[in-house]
Order: sequence, then C-alpha cells, then structure tokens
Amino acid sequence: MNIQASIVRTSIATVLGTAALAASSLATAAEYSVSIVNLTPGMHFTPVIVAAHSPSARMFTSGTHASSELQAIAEGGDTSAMNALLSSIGASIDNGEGLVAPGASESFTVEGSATNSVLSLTTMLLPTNDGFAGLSAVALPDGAIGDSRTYNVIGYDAGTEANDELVGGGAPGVAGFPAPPPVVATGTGTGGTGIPGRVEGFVHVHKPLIGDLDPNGGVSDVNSAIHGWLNPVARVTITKISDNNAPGGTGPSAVSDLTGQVYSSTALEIFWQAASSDAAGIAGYEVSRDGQVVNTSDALSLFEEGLQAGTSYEYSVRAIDSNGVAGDSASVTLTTNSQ
Ligand SMILES: [Ca+2]
Ligand SMILES: [Ca+2]
Repeated sequence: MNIQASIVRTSIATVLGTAALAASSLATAAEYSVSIVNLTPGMHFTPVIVAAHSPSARMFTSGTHASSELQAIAEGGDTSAMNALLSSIGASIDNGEGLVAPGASESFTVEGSATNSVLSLTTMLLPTNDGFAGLSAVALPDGAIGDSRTYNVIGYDAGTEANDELVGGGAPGVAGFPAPPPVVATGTGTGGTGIPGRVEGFVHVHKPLIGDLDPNGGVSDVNSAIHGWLNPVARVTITKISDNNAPGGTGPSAVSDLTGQVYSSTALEIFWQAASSDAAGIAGYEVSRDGQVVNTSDALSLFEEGLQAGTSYEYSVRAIDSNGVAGDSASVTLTTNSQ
C-alpha cells in the first residue's frame, strides 16, 4: 500500500466513524431479501458480504483507492475486517455460507431503516488476483411489501495487486490468487511464468483475463477457455419482505402491567404502562369493555362510572401506531362492588 492509498483509507474510516453516531438509536423499519446469482460460466464467488448501512458509508467507490477492508476481500475473500467496520457503524450484515459456484445463487436477509437505507455487497472473483463483484450503496426499495429492484453487477479490479494470474496467496499484498479445490476443479493450472503488470492503484472495471491452455506451464495459471467473462458477472435482486412502518406491517407491542381499581358499585379505573414504540410511533390506546370500544386516547388510564353493581367487566387495551396498525390486546376483568 502506498502513502496516497493509506491517506484515502483513513478518510474513508473517518466517514464511517461519523455515520456511527447517527446509527445507534433508530428502530428497525423493514426486512429485505437479497438474492445473488453467479452469471459467469467459470468463476467462483467467495463468501458474499451483504449489508444495509448508512448512505454516508461505502464498501468501495470505483475510481478511488480501495480501503484495506476491501483489499482483504478482493485479494483473498477475507470479510472479517469489513464485518468489523460495518458492525461499528450499526449496519445490518449478512454473510454467505461459502463459495458460490458458476450458475449458483444464494439469498440473504438484512434489515433496513431510516438510517440504514442503502445496500452494498462484495465478493471476490476466483481465479483473479484482486477481482471482485460488487454493488455500492444502492437505495433499498421503499415501496410496499414485495417492492423489488434488480441490479446487474459487474466485475471490478481492486487495484491493490498486479494481475500476475498465478496461484499464490490470499493475504493482502501477497502475490497470486488462492486456489481452493472447487476452483482448481474448474481448470486452473500451475507453473505459469506470470503475466507482467503493475499495481493499478484504484478500483476499476476488471480487464479481460489473459490465461492460457497449458495446465502445467505457459504464462498464466488461469484457463483461457473457462475463466473468461463478460459483464455482468452477477444479478442481484433486493425485495422488501416485511415492513414495520406501514399499514399491514408489524404493529406496536402489547401494553404491559394492565391493572384496575374498583372504587364503588358503579365506578372503577384501569391503568397500564406504555407500549414500546414501533418504527411509526405510538398514536394512542384503544380501550374496549366486553368487546365494545369505549375510549381511544393517548392517556395511560381510564376512569369508568355509571356501571352496574356487582357486575364483572372485561377491559382490553391495545396500542395503535400512527399508521393505524394495532398491537396485541392485554385484558383484565374487574367486578364492581355489590352495593
Ligand atoms: Ca489488480
Ligand atoms: Ca497455464
């Protein structure tokens, strides 16, 4: 990593640090399913990292130096540093189970919110030196449940390693690409002399692999008949699958500590604690007596008079959010004095 790159890396970390302050207190608003399909005929994807995060953060920005977190993914598929960074800013993260083979797909789930309103993902392309597929800070669909957006994802070069196209190491700064057995099984070779090149220095659209057809030598350990690709390399579909912030979504929690006090043969009062707010906010409480709504207000108690002596009444209370979505009811039965 050169000096200029490390300066840029520091500034990216600063931006992420600012986002952390805003991320801590907001409620979950919606859940999203994210599917990725490997569209290449011969490339594997390393375990994918998907995150809903603040729009002020970036996993990568094409045309700029890669962060060290992106470099670890692009050169060796190591997502641990990116996971730590995203966790520190309150992102909602989901990680893949393993390699995604050519033609295979995998699904993920993340939670979006007013703060975590954009989605990014990255995955290393194998075999490449520092190639990755990625989507950077696209807006989460904000319509009704089922609202969906599809993106064609291209292959980038992180610009942190020269593309020698040789089997080597996956650690940042170590030449060559890691070759786990499923990737070797696609037809990588060994013993190549290496493609001459330089560290490109910035994230850019990946140029075509050169490769060769000699499994035990030649200039490259990449198989030119198998590992080439044209963009896009993946298709990503983001779908809103639940929504706590709209009619029909998950409502507020039930009120707690519902109790009552009988004052006489005709009067009583009930009391409860506030429901924990949902994303839309609590608008008030609806009180029913024996199944009939008798009051709706934002108070946490209700005084009742004019009742029948020696009679049992069942009261139920539920919270209503600002979209009109009701939470579960809590109930209590009280019996007025006989005289
Ligand atoms: Ca490169
Ligand atoms: Ca070769």
